[in-house]
Amino acid sequence: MSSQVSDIAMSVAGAIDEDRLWANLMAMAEIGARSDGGVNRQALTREDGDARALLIGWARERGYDVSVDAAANLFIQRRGREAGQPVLIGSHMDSQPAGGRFDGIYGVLAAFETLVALDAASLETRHPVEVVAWTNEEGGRFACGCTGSIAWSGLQPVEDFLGEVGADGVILADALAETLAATPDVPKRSLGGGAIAYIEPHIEQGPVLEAGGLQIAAVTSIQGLRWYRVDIAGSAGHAGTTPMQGREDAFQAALRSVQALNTLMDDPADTVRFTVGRINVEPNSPNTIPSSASFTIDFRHPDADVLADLGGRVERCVVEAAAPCGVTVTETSTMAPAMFPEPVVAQIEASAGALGFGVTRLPSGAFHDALFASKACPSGMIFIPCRGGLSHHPDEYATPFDCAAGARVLAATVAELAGAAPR
Ligand code: HGY
Ligand code: MN
Ligand code: MN
Repeated sequence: MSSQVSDIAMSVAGAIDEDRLWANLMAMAEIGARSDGGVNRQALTREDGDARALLIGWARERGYDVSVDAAANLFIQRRGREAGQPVLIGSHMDSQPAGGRFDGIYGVLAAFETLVALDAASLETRHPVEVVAWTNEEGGRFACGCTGSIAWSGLQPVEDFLGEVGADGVILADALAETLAATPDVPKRSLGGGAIAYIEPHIEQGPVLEAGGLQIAAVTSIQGLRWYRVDIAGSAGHAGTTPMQGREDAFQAALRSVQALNTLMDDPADTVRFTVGRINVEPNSPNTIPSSASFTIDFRHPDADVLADLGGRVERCVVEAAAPCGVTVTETSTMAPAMFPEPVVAQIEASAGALGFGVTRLPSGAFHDALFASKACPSGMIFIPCRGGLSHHPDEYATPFDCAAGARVLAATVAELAGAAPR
């Protein structure tokens, strides 16, 4: 990778059509649209399937090759002069339950717009250029986030995830089978296969670019993460007749546990990220002492040693705080921090600079499929600003100009990596 930006690369960037990209984004936002302006398009749901069908339709209209693997990762390929490993670009289509119109889907559609821009610029590429829409990046419905990219990169077999029970009680294997059965005419392909490089455009999901008046970040790294589920067993009883002394109230035990974890995770430097996003109480009746409670832990940090140290103390902290209630702590996801290779970061930075965009380098606080794709090929990410840094929220927003800017940087970078040349 040379970090050059040729005239051909500039011509592909120039062929990105801001209105066409915005129209596709808004069309996708109709699928799973919420009344508050956000989207609910969770992994392997009917809405996810509808979005896949829409994208497949667009791809076929333009003569691209569509395929799907056993993890339901969806691929759209624009052929190159040569067959073989593609330059892979994309992100995820699934959303949070109360998600925004840009998280994930922006990267998929900016990648699709890059294929169309290559057509519009009448260019061919030496290597194939392939769009990917990864399965279950969010982990909101099925707790194993980045299922598709983990399986594609070979880190874990897709079979490891099939038994996962979704927040709605549906087994992942069943939802996956249903999604695959909905597109019987899409050719199946084997998992993996690698790529020359993987580039993922995404909204920043933070405030830095907007605050700095910048359009682009070349992402340098992604922090690590440890997810847990805590299950607490207490004893039910009558709320009015049971003395407070001696109760085994599972919710009170959960409360003590979270307070103890707050102390453990307290970080004056505000680098630790600790979130309890989901809590369930049974039997969930106002006048019955809770017999069981469960909650999730999302713990993140850029330093692997801190993840190991603090993460290693979670179970004991919870068991001690919840006593005398019984506790089971299950680690449901572990993501080691990742650095993106300098040549990829530099190429993205050079593309943005050549196009006259304000550009900086940033680490990512959010995880992305690029974290796992980077285990299988040189990877990088392109961030664009989002209003107020807001994400995982119905008000998530990026401007048409910034969406197109990220796509232009992607197109120029792809032109360099894939060897674009006039037909
Ligand atoms: O949670 C995350 O970091 C990602 O946005 N799913
Ligand atoms: Mn995302
Ligand atoms: Mn997300």
